[in-house]
Amino acid sequence: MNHDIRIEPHQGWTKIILSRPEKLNAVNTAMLTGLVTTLDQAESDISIRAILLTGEGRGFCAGQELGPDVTPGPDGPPDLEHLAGTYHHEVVRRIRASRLPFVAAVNGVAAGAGASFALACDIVLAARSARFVQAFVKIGLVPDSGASFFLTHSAGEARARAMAMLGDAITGEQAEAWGMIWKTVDDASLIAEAETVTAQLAAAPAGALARMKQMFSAAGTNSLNAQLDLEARLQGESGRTADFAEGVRAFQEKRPPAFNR
Ligand code: LHQ
Repeated sequence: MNHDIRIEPHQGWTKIILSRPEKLNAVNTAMLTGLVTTLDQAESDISIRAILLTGEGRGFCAGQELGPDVTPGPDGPPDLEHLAGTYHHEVVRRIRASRLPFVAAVNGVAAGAGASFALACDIVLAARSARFVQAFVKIGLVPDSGASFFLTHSAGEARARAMAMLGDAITGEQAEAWGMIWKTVDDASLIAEAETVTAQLAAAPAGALARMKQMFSAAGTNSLNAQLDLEARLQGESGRTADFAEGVRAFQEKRPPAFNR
């Protein structure tokens, strides 16, 4: 178990807490390995139906730790292609390929890859005091962990380019106004609101949510015709589930549905 990743189990969902508050939860290879293991365990545990990702202390995640992993060694500069591809990008791939809905509660600064980890999640809530920083340019790097993809699709290319090239901090409210996140909430109510959203997802039809993830991942690159075909196929799958039968029955009987539990 990696001590920099805390896990808080709840009924039907799990909270994963990045926990190196003295470094604003900056990640290193050991922590990223622990995070990937934690995500894999959650994925294969059928009692888990949603994930809430947040940070300990005043930061969400300050991206790659500017420490030993990125310090030049006797053989020359660090291999950042390997570092990003093997560690950071595996986190993003897992979040996006997961059957599970992910909620991010951005409790403070989300910088570099830390911002990308939040933006990879399905529903992002941010504290009013949170900031999103494309910190890469400040140290001579380029966006990674999906930042150029997520920002282009959510905020639009003009804002994505400026955020990346200037590295200015974006407030939670600005991120909400630009469509980068779902919403900004008061600092004091962030965790409670994020927990409510996660519990709502845990009670939702899990298969339908997994199919929605598939659908929205494809929507960024598909043509309308290809997307219509995908929607028809996934609706066909949805129509054959017990959750659909239960949803219709519950509607007719004027009671809340009990999905797949
Ligand atoms: C940190 C860090 C940090 C270590 C704050 N490391 N200690 C890169 C390379 C290769 C492959 C794959 O991916 C990537 C992706 C990336 O993520 S590159 C971007 C890496 N991250 C950054 O460049 C961000 C660096 N941090 C900052 O710019 C600031 O700390 C931010 C804007 C995040 C927050 O500023 P403040 O609120 O003013 O806090 P602070 O700077 O005072 O930080 C608090 C402490 O946390 C401080 O330590 P200290 O001992 O002085 O209290 C910082 O040194 C430490 N810390 N980020 N990434």
